[in-house]
Amino acid sequence: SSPDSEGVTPELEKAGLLNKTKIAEGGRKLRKNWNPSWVVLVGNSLVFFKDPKSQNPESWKPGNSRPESSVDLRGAQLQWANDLSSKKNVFKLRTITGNEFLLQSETDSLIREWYRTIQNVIDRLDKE
Ligand code: I3S
Repeated sequence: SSPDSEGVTPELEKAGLLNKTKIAEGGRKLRKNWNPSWVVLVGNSLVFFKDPKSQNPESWKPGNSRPESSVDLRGAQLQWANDLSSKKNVFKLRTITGNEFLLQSETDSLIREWYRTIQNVIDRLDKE
C-alpha cells in the first residue's frame, strides 16, 4: 500500500519557483496569465502556491499554507512546448481532467530537472 494510506506524510520530492500559466480548464482554452508560482511536488500531486515573495520557507511546507491549486499527476501528460510560448524552457502539463498548465524557467538545468522529476512520478503512477 502507499505511504499515504498508512497515514504517513507523503514524501516531498521537489520544491521551487517556476513561472506558471494555466491554458486550459477541462479542455476549454483559457487566456494566458503568467505568474511566478512556488511549486511543490509531494506524493502524487503538484501543488501551486501563489505570491511566493510574501511567504517564508516555513509557510511553503505542505499543510502550513493554503495552496492556490493542486494537480493530480495520475494519468497526466508532460511535453516540451516551446511552440506554445515565446518564452524559452516551457513544458506543458495536461491532467487527466483536461486542465493544461505551462511551466517555465529561465534556467535550463532547473526546468530539465523539473521535467524529469515530474515525468518520473507520472511513470511510477502509470505502473501502479
Ligand atoms: O500565446 P499568446 O496568446 O501569444 O500568449 C501571450 C499573451 O497571453 C500575452 O497576454 P495578452 O494577450 O493578454 O497581452 C502575454 O502577456 C504573453 O506572455 C503571452 O505569450 P508568451 O509567449 O509569453 O507565452
